[in-house]
Amino acid sequence: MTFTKKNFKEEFEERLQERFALSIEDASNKELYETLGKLVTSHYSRNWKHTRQDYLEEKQKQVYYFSIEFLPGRMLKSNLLNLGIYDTVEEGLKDLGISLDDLAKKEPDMALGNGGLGRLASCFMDSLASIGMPGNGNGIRYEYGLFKQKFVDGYQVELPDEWLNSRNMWEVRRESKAVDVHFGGKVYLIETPTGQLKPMYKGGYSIKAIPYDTGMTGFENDTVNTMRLWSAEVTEEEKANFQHFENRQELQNLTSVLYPDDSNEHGRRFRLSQEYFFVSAGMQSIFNYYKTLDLPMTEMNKAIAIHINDTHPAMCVAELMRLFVDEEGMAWEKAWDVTTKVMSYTNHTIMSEALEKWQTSLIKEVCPRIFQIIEEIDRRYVEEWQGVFDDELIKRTRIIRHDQVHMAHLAIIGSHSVNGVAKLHSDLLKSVVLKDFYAIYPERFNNKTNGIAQRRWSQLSNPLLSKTLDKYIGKTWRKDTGDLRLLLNHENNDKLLNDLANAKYENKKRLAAYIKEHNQVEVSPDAIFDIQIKRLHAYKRQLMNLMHIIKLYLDLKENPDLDITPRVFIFGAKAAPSYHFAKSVIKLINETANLVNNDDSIQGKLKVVFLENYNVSLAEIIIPAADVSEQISLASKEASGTSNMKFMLNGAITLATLDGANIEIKDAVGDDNIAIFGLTEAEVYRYYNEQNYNASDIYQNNPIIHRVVNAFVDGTIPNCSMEGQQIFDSLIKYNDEFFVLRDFISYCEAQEWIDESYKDKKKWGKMSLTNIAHAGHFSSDDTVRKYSEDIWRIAPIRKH
Ligand code: GFP
Repeated sequence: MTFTKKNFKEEFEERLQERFALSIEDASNKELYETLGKLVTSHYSRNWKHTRQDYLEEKQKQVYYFSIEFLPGRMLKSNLLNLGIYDTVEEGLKDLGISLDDLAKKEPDMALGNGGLGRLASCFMDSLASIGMPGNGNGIRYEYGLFKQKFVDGYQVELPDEWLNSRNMWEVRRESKAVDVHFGGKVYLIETPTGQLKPMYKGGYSIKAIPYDTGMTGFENDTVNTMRLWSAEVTEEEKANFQHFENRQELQNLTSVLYPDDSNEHGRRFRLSQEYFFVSAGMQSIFNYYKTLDLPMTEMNKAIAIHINDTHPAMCVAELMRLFVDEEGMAWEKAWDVTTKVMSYTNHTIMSEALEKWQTSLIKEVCPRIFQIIEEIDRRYVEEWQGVFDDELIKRTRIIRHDQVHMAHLAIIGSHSVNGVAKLHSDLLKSVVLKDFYAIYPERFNNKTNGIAQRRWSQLSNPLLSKTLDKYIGKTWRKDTGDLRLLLNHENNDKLLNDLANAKYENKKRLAAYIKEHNQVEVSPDAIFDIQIKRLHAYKRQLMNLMHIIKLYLDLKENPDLDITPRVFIFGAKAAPSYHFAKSVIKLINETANLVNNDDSIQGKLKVVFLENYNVSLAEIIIPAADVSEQISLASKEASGTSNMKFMLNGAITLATLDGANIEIKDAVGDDNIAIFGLTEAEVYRYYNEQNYNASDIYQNNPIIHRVVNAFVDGTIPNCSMEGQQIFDSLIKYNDEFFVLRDFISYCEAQEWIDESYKDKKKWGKMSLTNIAHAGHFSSDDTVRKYSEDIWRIAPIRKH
């Protein structure tokens, strides 16, 4: 039955009355949002049930994507789009005097992650369902998501994100599927009469893991997969047991907060406990499901694939071994064979700080049996390769080294596939970071370049662009973004170029209004909107962007008539709470913004805006309005990047180093449609090998750099002498770890090219069109299809 506007309106009013006993005029937007949410879930719940039943009946192989982060953002509009009822609902609401946009804003932005890693996991969830693949998410239901960021006097202040205060419309609590996760205590191995070793637990405690399931709707295909997030609950009875545990408070609140910093020591025990919690709960629930299939344990790999997203869920390897060996009495060798066939692992960074290592004593304390199993895996690993490979190589690749457990090693040794997230990154894994493992397991290594859920980043966030595309190339691109290439047939069509420019202009007006409202800064949509949005990290080099702004400002002060295209520099970024360098950069950008925005002598040619509380919903407003996409990490450091793909899809020109997926973007759009600058990865490594990078020399010998760097300490930027000194020292005293000074001049030249190119509207318009036309390369539908074929070996479900 087709769902008409009339059906919608009737159903909506009926539900509002049923739930709140209200009529539309009397209801608040929150009540209207909840009513709409309920209506939407009722539209997919039948398909959700059927999808699950189909998988079960067909014993269809499924993948379980274990990720400590998910960043779905708001789901109302994406569900409406996927269910094919977006327009009907939007128009129906309009008839009732309600704006869909206003209701959508009532949904809390589900922010259970820090950045690109978590957002990728959510793009994958969307794509798995949209291409009809049996794929599930497994993660943690943090009571507080990533902190809410506020700026007070230019400083970042972190406030709790109480997203669960408003009801989460999409989750279903499944108490019947709860499992117990065991922590602590001592484990003894007892020999059974058959000669088998069985663990005996003494002491310790259990935490109840309650799953909350969220339906992941596929795009117009009736598939609804599941994202399962685990919440920790402690019974009163267990609480009594807890009294003698030092860390009992932590354990009771195990799933309360998303640990927002993956780069420092603080709270590591807490994080480790969280990791074991969601690994064990997820693995047990998969095990329970597998048992219902009535297939031999030794064939689990035919029905189950488990993906380890970054190292946080690496204990999946040991936990599956525990279930096989301890619970099912399987022989170690057979269990190991199945485990490695089930598991696969993605590495997301070469930054050593994010390659987790745990003190052996800590793992022993938190999950002693897992530690024993890891020790045994490690022992057998050494035994297997002794005599085959050189002893030193084996030593370097062991899981346990210098009293630390190397989680990446556990994930690699226990998996059949190891992939990086862009070509360059995967090559670096093979040639540098995981070189030793590549020597041992060359067949395991492969590349899967990241992708984005293009429907969210075009149809949902940029309706104006979408309508323009429909008008000229039809609607097939909405299902298959490869069809964006059809735009290339129109690159000389002035009318189309004009329409694209108008859509961009309107999106810039929308962002300008947001900026006015939130930052009280007036910006003109005629200026170039130059944007950098991502986690604040030294290697991502927001600092270089700031230095260029300072240079422009100083140039303008010297010569107020300087002919530059007016520019608005826009930032969005959160700094991990204990990451002092990153917080200082925020303060400096905010103070520079204050200085620049209030200096009339530069005639508004320059504006700087740092938007508070960057998250998925804000990205949806920012990205469609971008002219320039800043992707300026030091070559080799950004594994892939994904905002680069979102910007390109929205017609921004990428200003980039040859790093991560920027290289593949350049290959797709051609050299003329991207601004490339800076050192190559080979040049960066030459500096490392020859150990001859000297920031102080550059500072002393280049007057432009000298002048800009001095601005951090000579009072040019007010109210931040401490932060300015810290940044100055990071560049000069500590030799500029990420070669900002080395790339700076080349970056400024690329910026000048941008300035010139923007003056030629037609040239710019064509570049923008070319970027949109090639964005189909980076669809997460395709990425996930490749994972499905090459790694997980899963196929689309049969239709019910
Ligand atoms: C990390 C990497 C990025 C990569 C994403 C997803 O993201 O280069 O694109 O993972 O693979 F650094 P962030 O957490 O740094 O944003």
